[in-house]
Amino acid sequence: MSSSQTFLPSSPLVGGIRKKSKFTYRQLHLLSQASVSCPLRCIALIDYDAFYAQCEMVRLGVAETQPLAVQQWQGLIAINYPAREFGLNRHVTVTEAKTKCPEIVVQHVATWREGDDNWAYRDDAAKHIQTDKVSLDPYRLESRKSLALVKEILPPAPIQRVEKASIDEVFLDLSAQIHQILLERYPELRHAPYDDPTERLPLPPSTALDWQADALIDLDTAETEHDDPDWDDVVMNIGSEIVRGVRTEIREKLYYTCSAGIARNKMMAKLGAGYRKPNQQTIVRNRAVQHFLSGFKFTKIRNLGGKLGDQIVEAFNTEEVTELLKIPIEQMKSKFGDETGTWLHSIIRGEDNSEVNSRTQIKSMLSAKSFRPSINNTDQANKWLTIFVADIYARLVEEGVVENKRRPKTITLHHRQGGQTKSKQLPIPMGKKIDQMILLDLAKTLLGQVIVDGRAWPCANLSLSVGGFEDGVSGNKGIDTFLLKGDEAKAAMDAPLRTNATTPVQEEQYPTKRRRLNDPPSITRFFQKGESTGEGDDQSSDAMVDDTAQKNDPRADEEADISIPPALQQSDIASYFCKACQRSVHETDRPEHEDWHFAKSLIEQDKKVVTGPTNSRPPGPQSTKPKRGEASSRGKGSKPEKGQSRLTFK
Ligand code: TTP
Ligand code: CA
Ligand code: CA
Repeated sequence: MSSSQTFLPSSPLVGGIRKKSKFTYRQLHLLSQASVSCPLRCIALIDYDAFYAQCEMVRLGVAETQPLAVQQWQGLIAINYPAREFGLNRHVTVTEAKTKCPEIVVQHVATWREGDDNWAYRDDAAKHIQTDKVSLDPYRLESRKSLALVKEILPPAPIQRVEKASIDEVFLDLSAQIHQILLERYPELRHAPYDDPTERLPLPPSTALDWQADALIDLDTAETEHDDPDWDDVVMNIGSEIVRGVRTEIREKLYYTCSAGIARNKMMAKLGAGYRKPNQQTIVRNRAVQHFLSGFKFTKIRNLGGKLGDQIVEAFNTEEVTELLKIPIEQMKSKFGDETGTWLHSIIRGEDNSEVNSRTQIKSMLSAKSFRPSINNTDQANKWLTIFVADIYARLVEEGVVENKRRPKTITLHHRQGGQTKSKQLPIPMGKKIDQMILLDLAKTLLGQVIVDGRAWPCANLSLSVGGFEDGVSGNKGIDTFLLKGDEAKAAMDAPLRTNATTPVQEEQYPTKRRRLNDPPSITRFFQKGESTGEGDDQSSDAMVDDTAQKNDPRADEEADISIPPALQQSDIASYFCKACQRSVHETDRPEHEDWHFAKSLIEQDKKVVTGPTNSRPPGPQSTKPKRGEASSRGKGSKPEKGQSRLTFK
């Protein structure tokens, strides 16, 4: 226990005057509520080291020192740390990797295969880009397992606040738990003298805090280690103990190593987590924030990796945090508007009031495949629809559809032929448990509509999405009670089938190129925010940004949390310039890259169809309880027996 020092009966005397803490009893109380305005709050981000690679190492039972990489088609999407010692990274090809490190184990990701009824690890997957579709289910399952473990380790809600931030990242708001520990260890903090909450706390014991092996960021220049610690230091110290405990259990129970950042907010916790890897944790004490941030380019800061970051670089001609600190707030406001300017001014000073939100909401889910060569008949298309349904259903299960916690209202099929995309949509019958058969029937009906319209074949891309998520029947009323509502429910349930789907809710036809697309996120930015999928021309994605988040998140209007833009990893060998995202892309990757834009456009379109036009605003300071839906919730994993398709192909 690192904070086992005894609490001094009285605060240290300085020049005969009792020195008090900077913090008040009221602020200490705010800690118990995990208030975003509490200056003592403590947030951690846990990020798994080389996540997919570790999943494969554990699954395959290879030695910890064995270099291993995860392959997708011809590229590598995860490289473990032993392999990184050979200079390998995501930019090298499989052949290069094997040359540089002959003993490397290269494992291809699992795939769905046209005509097969389940995903599987296949030795020949890399050669089957045309007939296979990547499945991330194995990693989702592991992700879900580890999230469940983290939740089990920490005290229950409302003390517990855990937000899944991506497939391999989780934010913890440790404030309330730390508050409890503080009061246990330092009972003197329980009551304010004269019950006056504005009274300042006594100082903590002046003995140096034991930070164990954690990477402790050096203090700001104006501070010294000889200065007495204040309660924020003690809070970080306890936070660090908790995180170390969580990491140890993950290691012991699931065999994964992870790294963590511990700081006063999400933005700095995230920066801290990536600071030293693997298997380390980094603490950014409040007194070290300036020093810590000055070492970064601001484009590394969460939310500043993308378009906004580029605009700032252009406006102020620098990427350095230290340079930006010299720019007056007025100038920032005049360049970017009041809200964004103020937000920017704060964020580079390490201020971030976004809360750790346990209730991340998915808005839509999409499963897609581009066909090269195109497919030519209903049989082929139906096989893919079966795969899409299985893929989406697995994620619906994770989202609590079986228990009717949440359910989507609509299902949409997008069909592309040449430059033309058609979308057909149907409501998902209410009052009936959603299962794979229902979804597949609806999907086939939608395909039927496309075929009736003519010009269905050859088809270059098909995708299926569900959207318009709603909370299911609340309280104890399960689906059965709901069904008891009788005729009404039955009518609702049958309605779309009776109309035989001849009048789709929405039908839109547009040339793909006509859409004005937002820039795809840069790799860093994308993975700062969403989960990595590593998928190329076959997408599975969940759009999860809720409306509130869109208002608060500078990138919400430009990110649909879909797969990584293909080939951006190789932009250094590029020869094709993508106007949509203003980046170079290797010519051979062009089709995939265009597909990425296409998939993104579908999600945008879904947003319009299901929820109306996106209400996007410039980013603002996140001071008023933002409900950030920034984290992807896909990848929660599911029980294989539920999450994987068992449908037979017709
Ligand atoms: P990251 O957390 O970015 O990386 P990592 O876990 O592999 O390595 P690190 O130790 O540096 O954190 O991504 C998590 C997983 O997402 C990664 O294991 C594979 C997948 N991914 C892709 O598929 N493509 C990508 O470009 C990136 C960045 C990640
Ligand atoms: Ca990681
Ligand atoms: Ca990560």
